[in-house]
Amino acid sequence: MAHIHLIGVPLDLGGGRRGVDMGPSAVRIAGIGTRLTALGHHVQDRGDILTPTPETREAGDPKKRYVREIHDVCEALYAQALDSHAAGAFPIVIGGDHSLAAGSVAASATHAKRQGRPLGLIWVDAHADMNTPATTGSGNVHGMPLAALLGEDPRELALVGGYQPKVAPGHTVLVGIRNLDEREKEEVRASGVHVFTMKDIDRQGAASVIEQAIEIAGRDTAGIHVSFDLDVCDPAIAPGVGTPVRGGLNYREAHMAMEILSDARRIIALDLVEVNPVLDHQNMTAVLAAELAASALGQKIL
Ligand code: Z70
Ligand code: MN
Ligand code: MN
Ligand code: MN
Repeated sequence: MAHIHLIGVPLDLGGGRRGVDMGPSAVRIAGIGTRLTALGHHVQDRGDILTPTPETREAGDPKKRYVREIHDVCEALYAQALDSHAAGAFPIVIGGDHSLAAGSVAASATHAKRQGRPLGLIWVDAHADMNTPATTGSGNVHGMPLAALLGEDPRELALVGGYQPKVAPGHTVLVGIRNLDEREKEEVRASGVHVFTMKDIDRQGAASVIEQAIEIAGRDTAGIHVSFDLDVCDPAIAPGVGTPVRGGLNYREAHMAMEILSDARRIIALDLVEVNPVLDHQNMTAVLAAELAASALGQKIL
């Protein structure tokens, strides 16, 4: 059984649509802690990372809005998540917008580096989050964290933890992708990351795709960080996300992905991001996030 640390990050500076700052509260209310405790895990809620609200700040550069504030939050999250790893705990980071991954994945990368091996990363998302300030159309930094983790701009986020890059493209796998900006497509193709789009999932099946992802991210690495954006799920089961995109994972595909990840015993950290209670129905997206955490941490059907 694992020691699990829950870390809330009510960050609402990286996206265009307000409301994801309520995500950590909604996922706690959905019972993430009790669901994990019921599996026999020791769960400690470390509370929330302090995050400024956009109304109190200036957005700054329109090509990377609020990047200074996001940097500061990511550094604080980096320190907290690295503490969890160093204590032998498994951090589950509850967002908040996806730009927080520049901090959470950095902590996992440092933990892996201390063991003398690189980190594997599985990015489960409708989007690639590989824009840079040069390619972005929106200026929203939650469309950029994977670029930063690979060592691209925005450099404020690339340098969280004091070094870059955090992950190599050969150990990075995107799963569930179905909505890329035109210039972002060029970035993704040029980067060398492994991509399994929704078309690949349709043709090969979700089980095969997630098994391949584990093989790629797990090969010669210290472990796998799973960064899970709830918008990878179909809006029918996850309406409460900032950017719903049709044609996503269905309920069983999402759970099976987590169950197969759990069975592989290689995951060292999990992000659950972009839950937006303002757009949700009866907290169902937060409940799904809590359920998926349980599947990722060993809940079995039988
Ligand atoms: C778009 C952008 C994005 C999440 C939307 C969207 C990015 N590519 N990421 N929702 N989680 O604005 O860069
Ligand atoms: Mn995302
Ligand atoms: Mn997304
Ligand atoms: Mn810094």
